[in-house]
Amino acid sequence: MRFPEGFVWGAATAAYQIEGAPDVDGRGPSIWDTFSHTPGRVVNGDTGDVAADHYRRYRDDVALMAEMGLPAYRFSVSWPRIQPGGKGPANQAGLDHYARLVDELLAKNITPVLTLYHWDLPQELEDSGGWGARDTAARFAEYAELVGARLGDRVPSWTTLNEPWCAAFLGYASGEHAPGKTDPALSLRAAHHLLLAHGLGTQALRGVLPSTAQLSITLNLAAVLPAATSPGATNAVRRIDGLANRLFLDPLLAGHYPVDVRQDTARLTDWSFVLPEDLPVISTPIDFLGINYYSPTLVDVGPGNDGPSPWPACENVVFVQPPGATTAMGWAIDAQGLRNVVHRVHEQYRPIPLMITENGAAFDDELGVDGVRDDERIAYLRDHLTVVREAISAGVDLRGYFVWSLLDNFEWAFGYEKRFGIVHVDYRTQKRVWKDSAHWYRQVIRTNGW
Ligand code: IFM
Repeated sequence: MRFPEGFVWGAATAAYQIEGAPDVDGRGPSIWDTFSHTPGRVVNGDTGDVAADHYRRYRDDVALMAEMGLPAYRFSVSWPRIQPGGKGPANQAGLDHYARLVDELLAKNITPVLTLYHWDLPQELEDSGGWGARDTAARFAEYAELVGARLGDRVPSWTTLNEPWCAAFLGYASGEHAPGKTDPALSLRAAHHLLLAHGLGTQALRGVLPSTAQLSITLNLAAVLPAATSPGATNAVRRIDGLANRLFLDPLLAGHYPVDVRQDTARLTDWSFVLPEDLPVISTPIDFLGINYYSPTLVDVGPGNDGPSPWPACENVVFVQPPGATTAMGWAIDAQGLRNVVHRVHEQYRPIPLMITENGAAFDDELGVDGVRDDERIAYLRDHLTVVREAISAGVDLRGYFVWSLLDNFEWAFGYEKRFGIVHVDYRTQKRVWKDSAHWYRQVIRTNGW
């Protein structure tokens, strides 16, 4: 298995999941500080206060990346480090930190791939309405401009948002993520304002970045499949596909919202938060689309539960556990879902280069005297990379792949219980130990395949 010359190999992380140091260098509180410190929100009461202590240990972590031969590193900037309250002038100490990180990466020939928003909204902005407020999109554009102006000469690839579906629907509909709201109508507003933030942010970045800069957004696209051959199951697929995929892909790549999703959710909202001028902004051209993929989604018609759900107006949809092996998250392992997702975007939307910005798996790793035997993770990565290679052969313009994650980290509502890293982190000592998958990945990078 050999990948094309120039295929980008990388690993990904996110600020709140690894950095720790919540009150260092003038950082303000984010919604994830508030949420994780609220009893009952995160397994074991875990918080990101220390995490993998990467804010302090970034030099060692970059050295580890270099040892692994990583050509690219995808990380996120913590908005409340740059604007502690989400608005106003930049906090220079926060910008300095990311400038040092970027310099360290470049010194080791590792290309920085920077995400501006991986869910850590400054708490003050949430207090003024969060993503439910249109103004938050304008604030995001200002923040993007500040970071772009400072790091644009050194960072070639930029991503506005990571997984706006999660930010909108886990954050404002099911309440599983910060800020923990359970208001389906508000979640649809939030989705729109996140997309608007992406569009305004892209325009702001274009104004300050060199013309060679590559701009993108990352979506967690779902491979939605019917659990039965019935009209009800077909309709369930349409509804979930609408909210998971088309609600984002259509405005971004085709300049309109899906009519059926607007109709399905009409009893919750009249969508008057969408102004006529918004869609041209949201569909501002980007240079590549980031796709995060983990597991397929199987649905059928049936009595869903009445509790908070991340799927507005989908009470008659049930989620069915696909047969076969799962990861420690309980997520079915099926690389064919990745094939489904990349081909769908390639075939149904305007031609756009794609990048797999996250793919990986949590398993119940055990640290032994000689490291971590994680054959299941290696098999997972190999199967998904095989699909990537086959998609490229079939003509899909797929430019790179980032493993999630470089390090074990704070897995949101699951705290430190779930380990996605290819490098093990002992949270008591902060010692990093390469899992077998890290050794394997180094070899894959070296030989551009296996
Ligand atoms: O850890 C997350 C990441 O922050 C966003 N994508 C999915 C990962 C695994 O759940």
